[in-house]
Amino acid sequence: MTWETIQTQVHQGVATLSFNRPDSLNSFNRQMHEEVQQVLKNWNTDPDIRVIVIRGNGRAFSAGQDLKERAGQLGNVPLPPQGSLAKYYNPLINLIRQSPKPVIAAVNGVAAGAGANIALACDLVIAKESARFIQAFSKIGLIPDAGGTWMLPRLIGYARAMALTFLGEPVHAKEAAEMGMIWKMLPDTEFDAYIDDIAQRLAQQPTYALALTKQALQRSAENNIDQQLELEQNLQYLALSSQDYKEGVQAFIEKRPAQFTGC
Ligand code: T3D
Repeated sequence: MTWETIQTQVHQGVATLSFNRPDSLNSFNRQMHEEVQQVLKNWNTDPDIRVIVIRGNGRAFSAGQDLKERAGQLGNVPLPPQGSLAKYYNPLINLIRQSPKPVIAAVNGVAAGAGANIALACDLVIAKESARFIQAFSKIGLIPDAGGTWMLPRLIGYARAMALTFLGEPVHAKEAAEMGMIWKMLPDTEFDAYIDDIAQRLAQQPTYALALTKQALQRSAENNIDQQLELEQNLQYLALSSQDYKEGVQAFIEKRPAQFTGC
């Protein structure tokens, strides 16, 4: 399949989606939204895919909404159910958060506006040292979207979320890692090798158990302890019933590496 605005690659269970509009810093026009959604929908249900990596070509991860596409539409604002959040950004965040695979944001460069929040919606966010995260919305009179108002206070606390969204100042990858906004910052020269390595390692993990873990951690944001204990009990029942659990225990007894199949 050939795409106009993205590139895709699948290798040994690792599926990589690269935004490919480098001249506009991989900003999202309608075509890119449609292509990204189509690919993620397919990958989410493909049992051969064990890990998804999202990254950008060129010097950016993504600069969010394509503002040049919007420039001709100013004043012509669709009602919320027909707008770009309902049609594109919200479904995209759900495709990432509800994906039964681990989703890695490989933040290779600047991530601004919705581009930053798409990265933060991923399960593991790993950034190049030279990357920056910018809640650029206030600079153009918008509020943060693509889940930013939900993720940011939970990741970095209310005070930092307020300041970053009000001021729209760049946060460098090192600072983002220090404040817990992302998991890891890597020197630019080590970034690609590390992403390949971590994606391959995750592709060997018990994918189904990881999907259940993802559900449990996500639900913990709303649950009280009793609800969470009950959820763990139910999800663990599913994990205990999996092939990978049987293989994991058998491999432990036989003192050999487990060969997980993801089911
Ligand atoms: O309408 C809706 O659907 C609502 C949803 C909104 C979601 C959003 O994401 S709103 C936020 C949109 N994004 C921004 O406001 C970020 C705009 N970009 C920037 O602030 C800067 O470009 C960066 C800080 C990201 C990077 O700065 P810098 O100096 O490294 O690069 P640059 O020179 O500004 O940009 C390089 C090129 O990319 C340039 O093109 P040119 O002039 O060389 O032809 C620039 O116009 C283009 N570009 C950068 N961002 C966008 C873009 N083109 C279209 N849309 C962009 N968002």
